[in-house]
Amino acid sequence: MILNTELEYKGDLFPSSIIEYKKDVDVLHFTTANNVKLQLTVLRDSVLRFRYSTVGKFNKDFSYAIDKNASRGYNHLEISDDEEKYIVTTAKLICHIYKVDLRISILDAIDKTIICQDELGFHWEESYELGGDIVKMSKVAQNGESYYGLGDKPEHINLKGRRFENWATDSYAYGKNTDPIYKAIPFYTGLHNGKSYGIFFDNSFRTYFDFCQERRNVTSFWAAGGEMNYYFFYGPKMEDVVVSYTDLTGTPELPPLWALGYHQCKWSYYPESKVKEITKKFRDLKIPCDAIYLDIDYMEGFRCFTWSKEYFPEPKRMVKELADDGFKTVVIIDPGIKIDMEYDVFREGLEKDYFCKRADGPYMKGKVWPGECYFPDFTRPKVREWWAGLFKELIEDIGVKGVWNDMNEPAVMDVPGKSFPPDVRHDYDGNPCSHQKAHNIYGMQMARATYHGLKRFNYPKRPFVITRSAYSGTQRYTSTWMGDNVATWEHLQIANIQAQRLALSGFSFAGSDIGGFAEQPNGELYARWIQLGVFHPFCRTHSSGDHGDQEPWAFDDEITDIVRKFIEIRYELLPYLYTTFYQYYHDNVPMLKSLVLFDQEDTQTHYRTDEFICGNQILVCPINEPNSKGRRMYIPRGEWYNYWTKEVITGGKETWVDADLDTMPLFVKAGAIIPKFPVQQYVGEKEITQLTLDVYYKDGKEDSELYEDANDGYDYTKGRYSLKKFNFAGNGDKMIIRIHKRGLFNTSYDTFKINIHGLPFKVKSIKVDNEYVDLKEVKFKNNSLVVTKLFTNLQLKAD
Ligand code: MIG
Repeated sequence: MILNTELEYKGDLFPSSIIEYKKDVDVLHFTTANNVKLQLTVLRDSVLRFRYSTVGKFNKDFSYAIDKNASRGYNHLEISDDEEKYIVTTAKLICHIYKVDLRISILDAIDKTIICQDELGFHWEESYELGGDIVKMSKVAQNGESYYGLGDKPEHINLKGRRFENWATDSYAYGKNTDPIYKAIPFYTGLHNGKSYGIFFDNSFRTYFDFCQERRNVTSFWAAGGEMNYYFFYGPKMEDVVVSYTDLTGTPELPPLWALGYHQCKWSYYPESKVKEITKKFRDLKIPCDAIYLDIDYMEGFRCFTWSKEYFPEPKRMVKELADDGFKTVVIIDPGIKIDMEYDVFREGLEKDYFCKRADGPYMKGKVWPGECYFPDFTRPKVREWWAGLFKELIEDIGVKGVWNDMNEPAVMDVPGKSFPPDVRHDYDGNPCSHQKAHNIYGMQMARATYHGLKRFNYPKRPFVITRSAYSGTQRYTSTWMGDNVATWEHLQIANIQAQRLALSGFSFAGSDIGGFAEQPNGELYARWIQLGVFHPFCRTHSSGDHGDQEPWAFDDEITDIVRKFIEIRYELLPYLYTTFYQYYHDNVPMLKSLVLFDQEDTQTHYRTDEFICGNQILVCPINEPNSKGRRMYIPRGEWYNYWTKEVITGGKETWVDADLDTMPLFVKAGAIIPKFPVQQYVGEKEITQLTLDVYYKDGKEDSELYEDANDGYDYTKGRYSLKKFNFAGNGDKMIIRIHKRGLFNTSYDTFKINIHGLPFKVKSIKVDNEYVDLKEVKFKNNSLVVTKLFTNLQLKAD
């Protein structure tokens, strides 16, 4: 162990030696001579929680981040001690707690290698000046260690050598190095020696993380208040680390399938005739689209829950007409409520005392779009309940299908810090505190209240919410976008990094403003951005509207055709994307996988940023530069089919891939079975009478899944879903697909159309469920065939 020497900052205080130890089922209590307490909770064999107190007792345990359904329970727990340390052993890890100074080391239970080790460990600074203790933690950086996560900060996938701050901030036209931005997600994973672990610092104050920037061999994190309270997750697979964190902080319910379609947005489409002109054009040009957005100008003077009589005289009729044409209407709702005694939402909020106040009593007053506003204290259950109720008319009566929460960092105009002053008071669900603690969770609680409103009034259909600000756990309630990006090639790359980083941080349902929010893309940039965007879980074009148009037809016909082609690919892939969402919802698996998460043993992947896997089997790499005919990219290990040419390439190397403007580097994992819909102009336009399965032959095995349900509603929670697991096996002159089925949902189609790519032999015989069938009977032609959806075993042979 390293000693506390000249490294420490003068004002820092440290735990002294342990004088007391107590075990209370799965919670271990340690007390030091200088009255520092450590509460170590064993949540699972691979998940530990560390809480430290410097005043001899703990405050009430409360967190907005933790999902109440998080898994708990371990297979093995054993505690012993020797001269030097306490030793906690679970089935997955060993934790040492040093008696002399409370420092921690965590080891792999099987091979006893060090996974994570305190450097100075827990220490703190008493600060009356700064309004409370600064709690600090430092860890030894292991040899060759890399770091990932922390939400959608734009810089890089690998965080090594960088320093970050978490403080939700409205950051119009942010750049590669802007930090902080809109979200605060204090979770990262470390990877070294082939093993990965994660740390979630569940502290909503302003937090900081340093990954070997200040000191080459040290990683540290600290907060400007609150408790040193962190969770440790052990993999060793990085995917399992992210899965564990996501299990702890939760996943959303399944979205309505239309929410995975293409969305069109702009600031702003108005009046009604303009909205109709846009939606009609989508249908005329046959470009699939499921959602149309109304930005702040639909309101009366930016008053939430009102409509501009001039622009939208009959919202209910309009929303219905849009719905009849397959468009779901999504409207923006901001947190600021205009100070206006004639405005009932304001009056009610005032009468019921729902608005945030300053420390000395006056209301928190701030300027946003409507002018001077007050702001609901969304951290109070009663206020959230009220807020949810405000959606009755919009959702139940008018028929709006989605709500977009903006400005919820919270953003305030023309003030230093662009937000509330630190003294603003919040209820924090009965744990009163200042804005310093509530700031980072304010947007989350607003989105949560909005979600409950939609869920209530849209029932039995599923809600759809999108938020700009977020803290860990926000993904339970809402999707998100990355805020006000810029129409530049660099921002196309940033969007790619951000979506991957969010997925690595438990928040998969995310996408960028396609084409860029600020400034004007040219057609080429827009087309390249659409190519990336159709592989992001949330797919929406949005722009600030103070420049030219940003619809698929705003450039030239060539661009329109390319954009249509890629949106059509997304609509074909809807069953694949939906299955990917199911795996996120049900198994906590991130929907996008950075190459490092896909194959951490291959060190080549540790610094890759552009390539990622969408779902489990589609490798995507956007073109990030103008005038490209293709690009160099890294193909991860294994065999991959070029999506366009069906050529097979063996990965583990960098290679050039052709990609003229109407195509992009796209690969499918060998052995994959990719389900496809026919192209529809919107979800549900066509009844699906046959499902296509694209099979990519492999010498060897590969598993795939297909999840289906009613695409909306809650029947799936009562067993009415269909989950099929496909086991593919090929061996040169034979291929077999086995299906295992679960669930009670009956799909609308009766047959699969199976297209086999790369089959190395000429088919002589086919068996369905162990019976030979005539090749004509299954319409066998060019390695395609039609079989009943009920088959459980399909075999094709060369003899
Ligand atoms: O101060 O509602 O990020 O998507 O179009 C700007 C207008 C407020 C910022 C959002 C953007 C939205 C815009 N909003």
